[in-house]
Amino acid sequence: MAQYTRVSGSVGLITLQSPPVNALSAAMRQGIVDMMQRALSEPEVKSVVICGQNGIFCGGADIKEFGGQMSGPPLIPMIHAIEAASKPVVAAIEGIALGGGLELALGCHYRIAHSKARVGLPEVTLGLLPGAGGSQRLPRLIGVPAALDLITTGRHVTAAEALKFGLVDQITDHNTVNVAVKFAQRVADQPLDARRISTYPCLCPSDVAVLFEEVMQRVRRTARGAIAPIACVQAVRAAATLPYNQGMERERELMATLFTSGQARALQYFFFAQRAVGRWSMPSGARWDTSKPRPVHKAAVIGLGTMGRGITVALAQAGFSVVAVETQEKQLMEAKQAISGMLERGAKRRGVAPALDKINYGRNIQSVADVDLVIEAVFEDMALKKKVFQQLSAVCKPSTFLCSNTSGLDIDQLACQTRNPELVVGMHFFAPAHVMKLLEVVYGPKSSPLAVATAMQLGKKIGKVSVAVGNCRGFVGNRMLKPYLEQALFLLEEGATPEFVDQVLEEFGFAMGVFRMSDLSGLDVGWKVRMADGLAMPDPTTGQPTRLRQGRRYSPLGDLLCEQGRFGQKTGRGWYQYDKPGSQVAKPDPWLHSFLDEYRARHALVAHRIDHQEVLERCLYSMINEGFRILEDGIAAGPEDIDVIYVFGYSWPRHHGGPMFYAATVGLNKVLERLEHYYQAHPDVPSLQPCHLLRKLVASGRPPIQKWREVIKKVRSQL
Ligand code: 3H9
Repeated sequence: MAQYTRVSGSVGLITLQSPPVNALSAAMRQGIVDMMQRALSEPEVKSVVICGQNGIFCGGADIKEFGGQMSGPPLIPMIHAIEAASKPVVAAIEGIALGGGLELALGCHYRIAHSKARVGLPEVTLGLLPGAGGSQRLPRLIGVPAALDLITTGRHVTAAEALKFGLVDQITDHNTVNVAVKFAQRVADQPLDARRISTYPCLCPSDVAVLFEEVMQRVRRTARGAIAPIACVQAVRAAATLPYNQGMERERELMATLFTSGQARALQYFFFAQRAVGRWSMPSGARWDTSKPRPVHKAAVIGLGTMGRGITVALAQAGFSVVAVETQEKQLMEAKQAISGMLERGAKRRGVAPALDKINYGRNIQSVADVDLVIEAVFEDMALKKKVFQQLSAVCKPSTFLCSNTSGLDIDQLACQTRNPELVVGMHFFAPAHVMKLLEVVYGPKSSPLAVATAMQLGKKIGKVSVAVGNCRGFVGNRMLKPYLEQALFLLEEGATPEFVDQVLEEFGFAMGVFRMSDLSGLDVGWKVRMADGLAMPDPTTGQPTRLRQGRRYSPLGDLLCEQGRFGQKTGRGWYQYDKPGSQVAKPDPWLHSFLDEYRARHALVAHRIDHQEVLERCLYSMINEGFRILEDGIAAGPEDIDVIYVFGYSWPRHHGGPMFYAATVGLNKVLERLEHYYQAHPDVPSLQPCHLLRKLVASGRPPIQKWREVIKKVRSQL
């Protein structure tokens, strides 16, 4: 775990050896303690260098150990012992020094970093704080404002930025370990008193109280209910106001609260879930590790509306040559201007040249003849998409992958329009496509593992978290959204207001409640889909908007608003009112409240008092129930896929882990019991009927979420 060698005669070199990231497991901590003792006891050794093997210093505490019984030497005394050592200790930082890894480096007397290294204290993203002295040492080293920024955001900083902060003493482009060894030889006789960060005073700006107040307010606003960012501010405040030992005591207390919190468990689950989705599999047995992607050099985007523009920017920014096609001259001109602006703004933010020359624009679909992969992003209209796929199949070389950026249409129908249906997959981006992290890669019954692997790899290259999902209406994300939206409308019919429903969902942690979100995305989008499905029509016998469709309850409220031209923010009216079209400040609308009263009266609906619990349970549990159906149907391979889709695509609060993890936290028996209760009250709402897999999981003793796949396998084999 930690290897010891003596180099250059007088330097004890301790190398952390625990792939993949040299995490500080119990065995690693024991190794460091032992090797430090050895280095300090050898009289020939005058100084020590700590480095990590394979160009990685250390990724911090071993997150896998968090759930279990802690063993081995604790981190804090280990770091104190390094700091207290009588011989200079130099950290040679290559690759990364994150979390406990950086805390270890802060315990060393000097830090030398490679110019490409990144350092940070990302504990907040795991529901924790830097609990091995990081919250107390960092502000003492780099000052309170910079430490607050790093610790509350968890962001990684480059070596250059770290040098500017004074976080590292030197950066190098050469072999970091060699440079550190030479440095260690030079400082071997230097006194160490001024190098122990825990002894430094915490220098504060004069208005430190105001600073903490402002940061606390900002953090509370953006945390959406997460407790770790708040504890991080409290810990840094302790560094600024208390002597080191008392600050450490406060850090310990805050860490103890966070460590056992449900939020930390959720965030740590989510850390591994994000990585698990890369290990995709298909019901056919095809898998990520047996399916090789084909390289893509040149891609094309067809249709330069909002989505097509974002996709073009994402591809160009990642270095792909892009042919961007828009058949309408006016649209093409507007798109060119918009895309250039997006690229220029993005390049300015990242301090690089804009990738304008990566894009060739065209009005003719023939211009995509030689590309390796096409992403079709025309209107969400099956007939139009089919036509485009027929043309693409005729124009493109036979090996070209044809992908559709549809948000829910049948991929198989598109594949059937082409000569090579095995090369067709869905690539469902989320708006704005150059910003949002999520990509649903949708495989149809004919999609080959090669096509899935290629789309997944492309997604990774353009910085997306890609999740492979099966083909069904709405795929995973939008399929689960349907019962959620439906319940929100039913709650309005039964007496709630949009403001109340949104407030409950926002208090839960969503960035936006369901109605504010609908106003932002535009009510007309769903209306068009419902019209195409023959849903948004009045009952032919009464001429009234119908509340029952195919034996199921249906709420025409959204359709009625659209008929009034209330499309949301863009028209200045929707579920809320806005000062002017395009404004983002939603205000409750008295018109809407009277409209709801009249609607209820017309349909003889008696408003009842709806409380927080009912809003949350009906909106979330109906969505979760659909999630279980999706697992049962094999559309998602595991609960992690659903959770990652919901956090990255639908602003599900990460500290609740995702809908499926949340269900496990609430207790599957409770979710089942509440769904049964609501289904009994609303037997015409099938989405409230608990699904078979949920019942099966409860009957099998509510196994932990990591074991659900075994039950899913059994249920699916019985189908
Ligand atoms: C902490 O330090 C608390 C202390 O303050 C106080 C304690 C008292 N542990 O992401 P990748 C695995 S909290 C265990 O795919 P990349 C990861 O699961 C910790 N495993 O690669 C994956 O495994 P697999 C603070 C870890 O190159 C493999 O390594 N530290 C850990 O894209 C490769 O990971 C952090 O928050 C870990 N600490 O990114 C850093 N880290 O192959 C968390 C990684 O089986 N880590 N693994 O799926 C990261 O941010 C990224 O993994 C990193 C590499 C940037 C390091």
